[in-house]
Amino acid sequence: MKPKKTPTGLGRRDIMISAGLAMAFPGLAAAKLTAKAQRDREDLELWYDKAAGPWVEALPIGNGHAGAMVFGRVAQERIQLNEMTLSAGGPYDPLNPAMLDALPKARALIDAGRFKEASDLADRDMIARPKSQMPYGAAGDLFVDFKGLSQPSAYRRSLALDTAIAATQFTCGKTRYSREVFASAPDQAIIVRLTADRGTLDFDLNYRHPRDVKYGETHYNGSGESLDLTGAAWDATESLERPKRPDTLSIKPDGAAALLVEGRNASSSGIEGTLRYAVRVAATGDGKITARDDGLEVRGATQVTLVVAAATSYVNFHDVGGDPVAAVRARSVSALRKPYTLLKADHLAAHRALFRRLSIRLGQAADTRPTSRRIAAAETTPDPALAALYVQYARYLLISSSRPGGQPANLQGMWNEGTNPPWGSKYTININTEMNYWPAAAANLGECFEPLLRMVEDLAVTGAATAQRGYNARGWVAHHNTDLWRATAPIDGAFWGLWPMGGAWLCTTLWTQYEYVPDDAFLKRLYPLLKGASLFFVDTLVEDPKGRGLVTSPSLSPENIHPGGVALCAGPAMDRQILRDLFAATLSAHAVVKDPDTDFAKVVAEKRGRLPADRIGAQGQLQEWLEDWDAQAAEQQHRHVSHLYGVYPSGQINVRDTPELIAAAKTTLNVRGDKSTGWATAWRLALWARMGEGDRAHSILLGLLGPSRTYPNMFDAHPPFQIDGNFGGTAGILEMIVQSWGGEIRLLPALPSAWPEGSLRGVRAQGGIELDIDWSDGKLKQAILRGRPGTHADVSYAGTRKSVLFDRKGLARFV
Ligand code: FUC
Repeated sequence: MKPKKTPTGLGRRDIMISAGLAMAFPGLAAAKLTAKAQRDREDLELWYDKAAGPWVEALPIGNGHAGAMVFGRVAQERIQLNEMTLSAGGPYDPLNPAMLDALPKARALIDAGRFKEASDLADRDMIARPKSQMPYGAAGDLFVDFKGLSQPSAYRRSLALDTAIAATQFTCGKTRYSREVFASAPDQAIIVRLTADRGTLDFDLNYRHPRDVKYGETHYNGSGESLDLTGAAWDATESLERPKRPDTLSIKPDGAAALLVEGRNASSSGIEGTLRYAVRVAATGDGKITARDDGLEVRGATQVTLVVAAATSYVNFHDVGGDPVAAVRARSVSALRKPYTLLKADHLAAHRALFRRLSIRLGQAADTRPTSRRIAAAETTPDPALAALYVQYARYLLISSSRPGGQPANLQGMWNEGTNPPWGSKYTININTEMNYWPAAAANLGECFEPLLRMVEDLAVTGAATAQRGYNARGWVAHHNTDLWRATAPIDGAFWGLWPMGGAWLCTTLWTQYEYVPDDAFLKRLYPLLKGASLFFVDTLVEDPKGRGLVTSPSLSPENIHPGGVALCAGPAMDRQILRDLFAATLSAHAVVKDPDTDFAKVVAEKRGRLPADRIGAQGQLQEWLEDWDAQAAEQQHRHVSHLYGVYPSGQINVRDTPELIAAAKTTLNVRGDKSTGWATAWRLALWARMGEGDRAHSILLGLLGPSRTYPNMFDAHPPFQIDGNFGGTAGILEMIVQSWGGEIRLLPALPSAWPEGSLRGVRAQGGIELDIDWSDGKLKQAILRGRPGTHADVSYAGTRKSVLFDRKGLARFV
């Protein structure tokens, strides 16, 4: 019998051998694989020969609800914790009471071309009070201080993406020490396993409360190597900052071998912190374990398991009445009933159920350098496997930060060091949150949309109040940002905030998942959201005074200043494009769910027909605004490319149906340039890939993978850290290999010359289809598709288009 292959391309025996060896001699496993297995091996590990100094060298784990950054330091392990509902503030409604009165005045000023006055008025009377939303926080650090550990040899620290385990191994004296840390979704806890193969483990465990952190470039030198922040990181120790411990924090023993931390969240911008949180650390093992006043003491052990549970009193955006202490006790007590082997087995099964659906190989994976060095050399040394690793890392990050029942991935996924994160680590919905979900459908992670769907269900509630009180409109609206409390009013200032399209874009993002996996239950939840989002625009679109159709006003093209000196305007291209998609999705869904409200469908179709078309300007560019202002805009290389939404992620402007607009989009992108912030570089990559320009996309990708856009732990650098680039970059890489739009699946539509060999298995396409493709010498070798028996799919490759039929087993072949 032929041995079964797993989706990673490894036979089960290979995996068993490799796992066994890896346990005994980390680092040796790869060397012992057969040459063929080695060649076919997927690159699924981040690894380092040094402990983490700065935070961006530490390795992330997460179970969609709590997570940690693991530093792998020898003398003092640092495990920095996050809980996704631990944000500042409490339920609040920041709508500016003057908004509704100001609305017609702002519109009239915009119509009259008095943009600056409109913007000033909006700043005063339309922007929320407070004008900032509530920042996400951190859940503190665990410090594990080991007695007598120094001068390690054979040090290795890794994050294995297929097991979702952060491991550290080293030798001190004659003892081999090993640590495994993972965030278990089934047990809702972070599990830390510490072993010593001889000798003993003696340590004290303490908790440091959340605090402000200094962010920015000073944090990291961009070279791909450790900053000399803490000296030799392996014996770095950080202070507990005891003197500054807040009065609201309590740390005490909770039974003989557990520590219970209870705290309050922070207040922010005048909104009182009303959340309580709890962290419980329980230990079990073979030494003497004692819970002291504010820490755990372990002596003479050879193996110890720590179960770390974290929770807050957050129930939902208007209820903070949960009991975090009861939650952490229940979780840690139930986890401790299981032996470590079972905790680990259950974790592996839950993780692999999602992770193993897709495999990707780009060239050979035999690179043995530490990941940080590969990143440092990414722009100069060919390393196609690094791009494949980037894809699998993003899938790992999404599985870890966006699981059903939890919060959606925020600006930093869920990993955040301090109480003052960049941009509040909220949900910026004028690009960043949507980008987080760009790869999810194609990368076969549909379940990860569930938290986003639930957030949009909340926004449809809070956004209905904003629509009604701020615009006297039906339906619901969200502007450019939201937070844990689902605030929907325009924030920060008119320049950023007065953009009513955030909710609509989230809806079209969710619609993508339905297009990929047409599931009735999903659509049943999505349709009311689409309908409400559309209704808002049915009520608020206004006539363009120059007779060009219906426009949004006031609005803006995200964060870009037009020649009027401000961002505020009417009917920017992106709004029209998003509305075309929103209305089309709403009409399709209306038909599928058989909504009897035919008047609604009629009015949506009529309004859709009156949205001004995309325009080509005097420079041959795709116009960002209704007026031909692009050449006079102050920032020609602006990071946002909002008006190219129509190209990607939407497919309304495309190489097949609208070649003139594609040519204009290219002109625009050439002006914008290839290098930008992390996420903006990723968007450029996805755009060139969508337009079939593989080599251009690849050269942009190298810039994204290099050390100025990727930290040593492979987190995307805006800078500072923002996770959207990891996800957008991954969506772009997948677009280079398979595309699915306009009723067609395109194979190798933008394959760069740098990737002549490879395979992608388990990628998804629209219409519930999954496919595996292999290529070599830059040519398609094989494509196997899985779909609904008896149905067809249109597939094209290198100019040939074929309709393939799924047989009785649901299989079809293209070649
Ligand atoms: C948008 C972008 C910024 C940043 C922030 C979180 O405002 O313009 O570059 O990504 O979101």
